[in-house]
Amino acid sequence: MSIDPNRILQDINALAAFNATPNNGVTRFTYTPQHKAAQQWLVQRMQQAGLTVQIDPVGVVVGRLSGKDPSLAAVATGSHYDTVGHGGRYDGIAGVVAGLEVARALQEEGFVPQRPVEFIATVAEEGSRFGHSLFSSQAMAGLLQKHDLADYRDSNGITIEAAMAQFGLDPAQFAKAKRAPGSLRCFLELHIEQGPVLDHTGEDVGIVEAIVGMKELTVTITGKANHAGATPMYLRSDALLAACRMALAAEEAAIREQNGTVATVGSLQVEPGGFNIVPGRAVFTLDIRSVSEQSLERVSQTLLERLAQICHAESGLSFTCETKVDVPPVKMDPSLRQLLTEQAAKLGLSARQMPSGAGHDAQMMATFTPTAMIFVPSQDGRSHCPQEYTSPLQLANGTKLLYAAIQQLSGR
Ligand code: HGY
Ligand code: MN
Ligand code: MN
Repeated sequence: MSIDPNRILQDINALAAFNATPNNGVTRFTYTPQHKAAQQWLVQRMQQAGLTVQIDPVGVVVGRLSGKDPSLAAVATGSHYDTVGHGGRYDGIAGVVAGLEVARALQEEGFVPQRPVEFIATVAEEGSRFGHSLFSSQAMAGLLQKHDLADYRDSNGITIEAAMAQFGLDPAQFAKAKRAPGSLRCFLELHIEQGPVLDHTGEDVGIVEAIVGMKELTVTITGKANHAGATPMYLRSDALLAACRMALAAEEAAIREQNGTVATVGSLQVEPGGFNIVPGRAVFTLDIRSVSEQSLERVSQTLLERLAQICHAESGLSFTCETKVDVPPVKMDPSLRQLLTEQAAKLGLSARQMPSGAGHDAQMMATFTPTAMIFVPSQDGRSHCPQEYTSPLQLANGTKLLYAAIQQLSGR
């Protein structure tokens, strides 16, 4: 087996160079010049690995190794190549690069699969630019709505639709990104764990049992901007204080679930933002996740009730709450998990069955094809930050498992 940690590292570093913030982590938002450069690099690397390459209507790169019987449903693997702002080099990219390395190893081995194998590099998984996460995998699943392309905007007010057109895509064709039912045999995603478990236990790989459901809300609280010196405390409608109470309520509600449910206020904008002005407006995000659908519902309901309580009539505060993302938890395919577990044992890799606290394209792919995930360790459990790190050997271990699974699933 010719899985080469050095080639993997070279690709990781090459992709990291397509970066809008080279002095502070990696930032590669969707439909940007950095995305375009990375896409061109990916097309070229996939072609060098012997794949025929297409770009789908929303910008997903699909490299295809046709099998002896091209009419059979393809075994697919992939992940995303967009990043969060000031993120790391491995989130998503590890799965894209693992796919490239598997394609090269299959080519070197002269392996001709019975059924086609697809290597997929998705876009806008993070939703960092427009706030719509899992965007292209939702398109592949046929779950994207036309209004999504107009409803979501970046910080400059550019819609997804306009950004797609500027990027050279035709937004009117987005629905054609939907994969035909039965076109895929299965989807495997290799991804960094983004948490501390494997780093702590020392196991080589994780085999994901289920992926959390996610609710992403944007809350706007409107109060009264006022003079910070002359306005008595009891006469204030301070939007920031209300937002802070909500952040504490979110922490409390998540902990109360006692099942790993999490809730995060990740971003907060305060207006007008002067040191001597009582905040008149606060806009913040609420990210709620759980493997339990009941917990997701209970926490979001509790927080909406708390919001209404805080912004009651006499407080002079009002609020709006917009749901940006609402995806249910999803279980990974049991027979694929079994196959990965057996293959890991054969390869002498220690494997841990575990949930995913992060969301992934895999949860959209699972709506139309059997899906499974391979985790590789994250050093100190860090992710979504420049400190994100997984060693070439750890990446190679996961890639060897992916390679073995793809060979078995695509049939000699
Ligand atoms: O937010 C997530 O869990 C993923 O990184 N998009
Ligand atoms: Mn991420
Ligand atoms: Mn990711």
